[in-house]
Amino acid sequence: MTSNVELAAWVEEVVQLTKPEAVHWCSGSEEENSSLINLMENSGDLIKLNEETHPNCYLHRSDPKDVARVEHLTFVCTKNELDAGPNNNWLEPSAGHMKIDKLFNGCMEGRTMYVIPYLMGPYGSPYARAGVEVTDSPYVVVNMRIMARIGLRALEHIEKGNGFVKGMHSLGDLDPDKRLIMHFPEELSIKSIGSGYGGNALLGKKCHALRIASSQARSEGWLAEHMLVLGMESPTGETKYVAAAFPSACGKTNLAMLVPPKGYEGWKIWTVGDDIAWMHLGPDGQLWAINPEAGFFGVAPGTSLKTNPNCMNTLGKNAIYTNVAVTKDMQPWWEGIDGDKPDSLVDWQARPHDLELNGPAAHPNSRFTVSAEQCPSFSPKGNSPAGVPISAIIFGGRRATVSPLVYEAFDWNHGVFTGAAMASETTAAAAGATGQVRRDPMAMKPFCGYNFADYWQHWLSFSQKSNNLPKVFHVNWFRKNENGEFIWPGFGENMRVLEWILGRCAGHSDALETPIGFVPRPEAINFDGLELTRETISALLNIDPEIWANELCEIETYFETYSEKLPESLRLQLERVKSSFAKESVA
Ligand code: TSX
Ligand code: MN
Repeated sequence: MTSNVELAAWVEEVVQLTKPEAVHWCSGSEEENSSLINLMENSGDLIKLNEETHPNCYLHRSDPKDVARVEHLTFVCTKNELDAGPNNNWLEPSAGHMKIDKLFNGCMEGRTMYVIPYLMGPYGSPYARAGVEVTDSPYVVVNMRIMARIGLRALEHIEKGNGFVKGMHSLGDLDPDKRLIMHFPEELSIKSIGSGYGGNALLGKKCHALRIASSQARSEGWLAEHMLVLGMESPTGETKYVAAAFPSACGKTNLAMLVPPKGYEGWKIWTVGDDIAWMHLGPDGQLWAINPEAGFFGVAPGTSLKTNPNCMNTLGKNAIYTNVAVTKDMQPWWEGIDGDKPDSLVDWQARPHDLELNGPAAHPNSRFTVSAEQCPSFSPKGNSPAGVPISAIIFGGRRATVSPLVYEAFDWNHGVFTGAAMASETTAAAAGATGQVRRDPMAMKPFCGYNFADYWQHWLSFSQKSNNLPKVFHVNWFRKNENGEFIWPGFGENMRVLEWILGRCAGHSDALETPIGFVPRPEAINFDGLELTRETISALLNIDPEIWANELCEIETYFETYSEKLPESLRLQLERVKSSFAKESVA
């Protein structure tokens, strides 16, 4: 099946442990895909949607108790506990293997085991990395085929001796009490059992491209980040690229596919990726980014022709929908989609929709899986082996107060502080109380495969390696007034903020120096046609010293949880911001 001895031996080992009835090596071919879809249509795992309106689209309904990532069941297993850090659940590797192998023992009896060689990153890219996922879920195979480059070409890459990440996955019996997602960064392996949900089961994505890759990136001198990448083409035809990190439910996919608003004729946004960026220093000292993924696994609710037309136009064909509702003529439906709510909806659990009795028709975390190539704004450089050069890194969160619409960090190290101090309000989309502020450094809280203190130190180390790094910014689309209303229109209008950011990179947008960074002067951002009052503009850009005093205290408390491992430079950055506010209040 393969000439790679290590791969053959590992697959045999997994067969011995899990005892499948059959083993199928995936080629990634069209025929293989059709036969898996056929199999799942017969088993009820996939339901064909309206061929007229949504050609080659399918609905999957997951187990109702298996609809999201499970951070409390996700572990990083390193020899030394301090290497995993307070930001991860930890088990010693042999204890981890013992615990999870008990669950894997015989778990594939009577099932087919699929072996999926996959490549993260464009074919021919020096930055692309391979993995092999074994799974007993055909749903995982058809999703992986969209999200990564799977099959023969990936296997070839491995057989050339490039190394690969070993990923073992089984649905088990979907019992939440027997669900575990374990990472062994020192062995470049992943073991996941008891969940068929995307982030837990499509191992190339969060498990490999973020948790394992972030750890590899640290030892090899690059960055694996939870970032979208977009290109911004000006009317002169020049394109500049930015990478942006936002926590879940802050609209990364929407920003990546932005359509420029009225007044920006001749401008164009190109989508490189919507979730993960791998960034390497080029010989020119710039950071060059690739999107390791080949598709989008996006949240459906809230997506519409109004909020994200490019996404809606990507989704019309060859898509897999998970846990959305369906109309009576078998079209996918979710809360926030265009048009009125149709009669006789069937909800995500196949019940007649009844909001009072059963909640929303589509699960709030319902998803689409679709190839990036279908996106009308997919960048011509989206498959470029060299990637794209990043001019700006943007951090952002959902904050009703505190953070202004946009500001620029003073320099790289201050930018790292800004990313490390990131926080966002929890939304109804996740379990737990809403509106609570949670620290989510670089939007990597659930995804950093090692100690955050070491991660920040790794970020800081780049200032020694290059003097041509991107400028760093922070944005907040979610500021509210006293009445709890959003004061920034967001969506396409965010183009105005991107324009200011690229202007800063080119050295011509005007800004005011404040304790937290460079904030635009009101005239420096194009607010034409938005009908914002002068008060609103000033509220958008305002920095309240009292609110910030409290914020800095909270940042300090959070940093203290990393005790002596916290990089000295971050402590100094915090002190500098504090003393700068103190000086200002005297002046
Ligand atoms: O994605 C969002 N973006 C980024 C768009 C490129 N969302 C959705 C967040 C959940 C995924 C936003 N929501 C954004 C935003 O910029 N802003 C808001 C808040 C908001 C919501 C509704 C309105 C305005 C702002 N409606 C009107 O102004 C009519
Ligand atoms: Mn994500």
